[in-house]
Amino acid sequence: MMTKLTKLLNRRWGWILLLVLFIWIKTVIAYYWDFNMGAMDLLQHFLLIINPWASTLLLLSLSLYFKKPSFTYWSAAVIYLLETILLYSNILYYREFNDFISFNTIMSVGKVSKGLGSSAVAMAQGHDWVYFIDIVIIIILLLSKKIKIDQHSYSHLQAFTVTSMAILGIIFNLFLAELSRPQLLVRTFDRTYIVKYLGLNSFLTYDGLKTAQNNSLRSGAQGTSMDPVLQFVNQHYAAPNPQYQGVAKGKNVIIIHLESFQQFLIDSKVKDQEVTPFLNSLYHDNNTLSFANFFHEVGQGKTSDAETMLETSLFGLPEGSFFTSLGTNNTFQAAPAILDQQQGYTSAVFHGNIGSFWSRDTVYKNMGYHYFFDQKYYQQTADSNTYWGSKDKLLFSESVKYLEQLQQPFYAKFLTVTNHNPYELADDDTEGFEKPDTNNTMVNNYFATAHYLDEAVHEFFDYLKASGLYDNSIIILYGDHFGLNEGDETALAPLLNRDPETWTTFDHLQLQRVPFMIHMPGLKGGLQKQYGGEIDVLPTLMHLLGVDTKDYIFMGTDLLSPQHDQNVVFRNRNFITPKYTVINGNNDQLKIYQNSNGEFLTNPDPLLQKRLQKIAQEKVQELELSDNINKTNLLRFYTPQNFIPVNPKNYNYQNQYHQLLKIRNNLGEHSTSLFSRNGNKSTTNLYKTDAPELQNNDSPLYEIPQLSSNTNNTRNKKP
Ligand code: GP9
Ligand code: MN
Repeated sequence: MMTKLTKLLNRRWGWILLLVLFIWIKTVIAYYWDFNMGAMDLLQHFLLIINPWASTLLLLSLSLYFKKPSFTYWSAAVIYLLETILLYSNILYYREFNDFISFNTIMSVGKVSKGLGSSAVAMAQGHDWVYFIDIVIIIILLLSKKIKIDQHSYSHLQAFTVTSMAILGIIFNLFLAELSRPQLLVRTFDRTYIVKYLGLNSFLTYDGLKTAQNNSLRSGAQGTSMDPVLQFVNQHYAAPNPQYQGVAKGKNVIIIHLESFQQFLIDSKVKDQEVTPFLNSLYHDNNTLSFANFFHEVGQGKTSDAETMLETSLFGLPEGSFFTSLGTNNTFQAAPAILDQQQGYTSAVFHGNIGSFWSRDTVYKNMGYHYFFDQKYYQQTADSNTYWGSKDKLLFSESVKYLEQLQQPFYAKFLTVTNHNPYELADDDTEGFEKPDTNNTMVNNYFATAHYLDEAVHEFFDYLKASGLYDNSIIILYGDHFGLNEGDETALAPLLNRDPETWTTFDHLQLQRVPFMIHMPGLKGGLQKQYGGEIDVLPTLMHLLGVDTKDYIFMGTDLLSPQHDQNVVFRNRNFITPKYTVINGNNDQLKIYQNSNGEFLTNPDPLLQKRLQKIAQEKVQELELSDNINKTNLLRFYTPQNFIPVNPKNYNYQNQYHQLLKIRNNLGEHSTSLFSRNGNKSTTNLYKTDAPELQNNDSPLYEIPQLSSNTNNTRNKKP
């Protein structure tokens, strides 16, 4: 056995295999010890464990192409050291940023290297020797001549055999990854996902290719590329409605993102129970502007596309997620920065999933978000999470200790997650609610998690009222996109009193309505029938807050303006007008349904066709201009009047509780946070929740977060 091993070590490929083995082991140790990879099932653990070997072997196999033995040994050693450096830098970087090193990070190291060294040292930990002990072992093996240089000559064919094996391994890995997470590379959910499924080498290669592709697109763009955009935006502009202009000026803005929530849930009943009684009551409240014909317009970037539209009034991309593919580098003129600069708003996002999902931790800085409270700011126990992060009742209740410290006015967004497929939730979370019993579990569960979300929002509203925040806030609620796929709609149809047999594409498109409600005490509300979509939210909100939007590049128009454009386009170019639902395929022929009765027009009147063709052209132009702005980063060439470009380096999402307290202390009696206004007393005791996880007395809800000893992170300049 021993001699076999020594024999192996004395061959060139033995040397290569030894190096692969060491890198492989170290990487797996890092996955479990230092990175939070969130492997959920056996397949994901399996993928984590196998993903390092093939790409490492591929790289090291390159050294076998050298004829001269010393070249092979040395080049392999260099590749090996580079791999070790890549791994360890990622470990240090991850400890600081909870994220992996991207191609752009490497490229910009030169620019920011000052101080990087010392902060990296601060990130080192006691167990880090495990990442270097192998080097010592190798040196000992070499010195003690256990590894001898193999002087045999090898053909390129032999080297190629090893390379091919590695490539086969990578293909197998990709196949398994696609099995566990379909569309992994198309949608690019999260850097962590790519590392989890494919490993660090593949991630960096993929990221490098994407970056190169983006850069080549961008380099062709110039300032004049903005001309057609400016022309469109000027023509398309809808002036504020004087009845609503500025009615919410100076109020806190609270945005409640209702995950996967479709409009049909509003007022729906299951087994004689109202599914979402609280949201129904809001929908019918006199103080709510409720939109009955509001559509989501997301593409593959789902939640992140909804966020893109709501924060920037630009569309997501035709493929993939704008957040992950371009949002990390693009120039933004987004809601948080506009409100900060125009009206002194503090901004924050509250979200119970990991911060790197959809690259939020980077994108939010580009948008000018002052704070981002992600998963690590919420309790993490076995039952506090679903697949997508903190359960909604916990998210809201645990957020208030941060919320009450924000300087007012604030712009705060709550991204819920519990109502997300597969809509699985423990029974005691939905106690008392009876699910429908169709033969489709997804459909049945969807109603239960929506019911839970409704209760969570209800509890949060009760707190807003009890704490007084309600009186000086405007609250926006919206569903981000569909929750049930087209395939589930036949099971859903009977619950909507429809015959699945007569369910058509028209019905599917009509079902893409999501709630959009604007609630504010004293607002002259009411049911709004005008058509609109997510792209229209930002101009609507800005006008309510009294912000002049003429200079901003918004693709949507104010829903409340008499000049509002009511033709709603989907990401795949289909569109809906108040009268027609139109499928705009790749050929020029439009398929037209009549909204009033769902009838498909087999022989549409030529005049109508012409009219709809014109709308189709306008809508496609709108999408294309938006894509052009995003893909070639055009906003870098255009700065609206009174707007200062955002510098993401001014934002830091570490130790945010500490940052908030520091600001409060510095401001003293000028602090406008709810906590300060409440006589320096916390309001968390006003939060009432029936969340089973928070029923014991030492509930973490009332626990003040630990202050970290690291006090350097006070870069957020607010107020
Ligand atoms: C994840 C959550 C879900 O953080 O926002 O995203 P989705 O799958 O709906 O796009
Ligand atoms: Mn979503």
